[in-house]
Amino acid sequence: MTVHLLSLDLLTLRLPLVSPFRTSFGVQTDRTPMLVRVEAAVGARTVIGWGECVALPRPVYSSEFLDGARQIIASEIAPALRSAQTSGIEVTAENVGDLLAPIRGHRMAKAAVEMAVLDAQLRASDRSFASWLGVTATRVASGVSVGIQDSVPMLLDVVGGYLAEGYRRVKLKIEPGWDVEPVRAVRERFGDIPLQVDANTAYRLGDAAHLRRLDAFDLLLIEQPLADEDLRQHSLLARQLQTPVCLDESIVSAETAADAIALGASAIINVKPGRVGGYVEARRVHDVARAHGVPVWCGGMLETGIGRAANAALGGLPGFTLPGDISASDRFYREDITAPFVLDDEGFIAIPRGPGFGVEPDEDRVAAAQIHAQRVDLSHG
Ligand code: OSB
Ligand code: MG
Repeated sequence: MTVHLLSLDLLTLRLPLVSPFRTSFGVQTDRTPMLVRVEAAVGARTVIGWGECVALPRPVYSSEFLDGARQIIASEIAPALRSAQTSGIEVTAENVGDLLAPIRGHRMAKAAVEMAVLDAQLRASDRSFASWLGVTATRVASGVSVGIQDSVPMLLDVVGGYLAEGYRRVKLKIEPGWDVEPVRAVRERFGDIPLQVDANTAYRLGDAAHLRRLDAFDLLLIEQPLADEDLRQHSLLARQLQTPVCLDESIVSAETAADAIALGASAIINVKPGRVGGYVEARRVHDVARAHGVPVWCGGMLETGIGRAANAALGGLPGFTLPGDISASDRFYREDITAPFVLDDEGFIAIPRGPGFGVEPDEDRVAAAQIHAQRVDLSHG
């Protein structure tokens, strides 16, 4: 049964965060996800699919930003899909990446559209994303990302709270001036917990001697210490550290993952589907890493239940051997737009098994949070 895309609705929401999330690139007090809602005709039926764009409002994590993502979907991505359909090509999650390849970059925008197409196509055949991936695991270990705090005592309170909730791994955001002391304090207070740090590009290669002080704390990894494009410098840094280097921002495709591995720049890889252009490419990153014996884990971008559901399923692939930034929904939101993801009594998140991503956005909550809506027609050439 072929799926014919009819329209895209680009719905920008504003969801307050339960607490400010501070990183080396700024403080977030709310999240403004853009949902992509696709309507598709499947025979005489209409099927809905949902995607989520993880671009931040400003280009501070990567070059993409929310309004840019919305514009590129309306002005380039949607027309490319429309003309493919006009030429008789069925748009599927499997070919959408190739159809959009002439549009350079804009991976988060492409990923959101691919997600919506994938959700619709899976719902059309009553199949779950986990089944499509070949994932048989039923749950994934849950880690939590802890923002930069105003003081070490406040950090210890926050980390203690998450550990009491059952999180199986803690990641501390670091930057110059907030690194060795907070890590030491968490190690001293909480002992042998699985602990890692994320610098979001805040250091320079010349900081190697300073970063070597973190070797004393037996961290699982240090995430993205240097700038996005510095693969070679990461490989030089990695040789000076015992702590494994894990790249996030630098890995934008399976090709860059292969290069980073070959250079010795990334002993572990953070897989974020939005950053690499979608879940199809995210699986390729997983496959490349696995073929080289490089562990991966699933990163997060403060997703709503839609992206969180998809990440949970992805994290069920066998190469995801470290806990992901796949927290419970209440880590970020008092009220999510889907039924909340919760930790089980061992600190795991269940992988949804329903059709598509297996979650249903609550239309009332979406409407209540909506700050912008734009409809793009896909049915006419
Ligand atoms: O670098 O991993 C990152 C959130 C927004 C932007 C970048 C990053 C993050 C996180 C993950 O640390 C937070 C989460 O979704 O759990
Ligand atoms: Mg990161």
